[in-house]
Amino acid sequence: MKGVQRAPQQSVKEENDMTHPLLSQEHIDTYQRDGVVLIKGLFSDHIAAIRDGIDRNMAIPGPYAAENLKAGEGGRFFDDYCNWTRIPEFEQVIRTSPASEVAADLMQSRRVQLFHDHVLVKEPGTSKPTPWHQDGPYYFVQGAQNVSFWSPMDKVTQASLRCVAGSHLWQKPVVPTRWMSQTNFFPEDDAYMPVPDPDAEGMDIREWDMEPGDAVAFSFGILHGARGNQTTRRRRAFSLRLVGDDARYVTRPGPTSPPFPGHGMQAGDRLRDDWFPFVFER
Ligand SMILES: O=C(O)CCC(=O)C(=O)O
Repeated sequence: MKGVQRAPQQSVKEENDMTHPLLSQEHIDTYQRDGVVLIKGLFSDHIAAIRDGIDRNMAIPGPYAAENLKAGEGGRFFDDYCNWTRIPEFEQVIRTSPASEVAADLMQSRRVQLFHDHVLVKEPGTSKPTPWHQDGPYYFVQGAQNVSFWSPMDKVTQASLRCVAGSHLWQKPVVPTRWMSQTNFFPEDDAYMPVPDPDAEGMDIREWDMEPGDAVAFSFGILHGARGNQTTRRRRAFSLRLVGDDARYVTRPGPTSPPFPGHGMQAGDRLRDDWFPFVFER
């Protein structure tokens, strides 16, 4: 675990100076206000390792791996998650890249815990968009201090992540759905709002052309999706999910995604740190 010692009577300015060099105060303010911000070059020094990890992951998919296209749909849309314990490249990136320290700054959290890793690959000629969704309602974790870093391992101009600014502050969560069937993930429940159409409703959608290793930092509450990849380039993306000091286990109206069977946690517990290790502490 990385850690920085600081003297007891440091001024606010000195504390602010500990912000990671990849970040400005504007990044932090934007993340706190809008729930989404672009971090240039977050994984720039780790591109080869992440690409190797994605190759290994696709060659030996885990139990949650999914192919997200119906018969006759062109291309390939593969995803898999929770593989860092068996894909050494992912563990190395999680433990040595600046992501965990940058997460602490964005979330304004003293400690950072790993939730999970996620790989999403859209091969050339994949027209299927990633459906609009918020990640939080699928997860068994609640709290305001959380962040996902979505990072392409190929230049992206078309199938970039699209995020609705401010949606992490909406009153009701958006109903989680299954990507293939578009059926609701949990039984109908007043607690959720229907999936909106951000394009039709003129919402404030943030998206960027991105270089390999750039990352979109977005809150678990942010409504997001992606266009299909009808270019001739692959679109390999690595998403890293991290949580902060206020993260607590919460029950949902059904099995969550990821499920982590046998976790044994009770509502209100901190995430068990033998399964969800601390990766940064100030
Ligand atoms: O890569 C995509 O198409 C979607 C990514 C996503 O939903 C995520 O990282 O949470």
